Amino acid sequence: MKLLLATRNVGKIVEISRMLKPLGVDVIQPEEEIPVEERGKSFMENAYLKALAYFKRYGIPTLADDSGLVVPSLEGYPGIYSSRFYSLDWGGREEVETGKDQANIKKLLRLLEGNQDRRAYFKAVLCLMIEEEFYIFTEGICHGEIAESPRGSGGFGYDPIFKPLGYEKTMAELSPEEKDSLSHRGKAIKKLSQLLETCKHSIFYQKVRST
Ligand code: ITT
Repeated sequence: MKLLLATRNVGKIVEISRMLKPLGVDVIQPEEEIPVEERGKSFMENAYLKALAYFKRYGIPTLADDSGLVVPSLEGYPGIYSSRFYSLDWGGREEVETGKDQANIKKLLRLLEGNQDRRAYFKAVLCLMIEEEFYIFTEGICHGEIAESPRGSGGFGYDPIFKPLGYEKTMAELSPEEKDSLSHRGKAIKKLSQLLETCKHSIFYQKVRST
């Protein structure tokens, strides 16, 4: 089974490939980047827009991931704006010095300074598209809180400042296997594989299998 990954994010590519490999799925990376205007108002809408754009270009089963970090005490920001949070006027722009991830982290820590409510959750919505009118979604959530300062070098994005519920370590201090077992993306992938397993005899599944 082959699936095209509708993303430019290397962190996502590494994690999704790692999780799908044992399930017998060959992940294909797009040869060229397709510009997608993420104009949706939810993770679900944006996942759909990405899957559709890549599917239209390549015409093979496509998996898109839209994800982000939601901080309720910051009105839900960074949320769907997680990848470009640093550049939003909301909360004040942050200069990119060493990289976008660092700028995002710096802004989030600045906005949470002195805030006792540091609860947060990661959310990922996956959209698997087999045909333009034939697609399914799964989602995964990972609850936790924002650490006082960055720690660890694993993962990507906000991982150095996210402590999963029940852990003192940040996501970036976990092993790849530990992250996959509790992450939003890991949960969404697990649901996707369970869903495909349950509808083994459906046309949808047959179409995915035949690629
Ligand atoms: P594509 O649209 O090409 O997939 P992107 O990075 O722009 O790449 P999103 O719009 O879905 O993707 O934004 C996801 C952002 O959320 C990502 O850039 C990180 O900042 C954050 N994020 C998502 N999952 C994460 C994870 O597992 N660990 C840390 N940060 C994560």
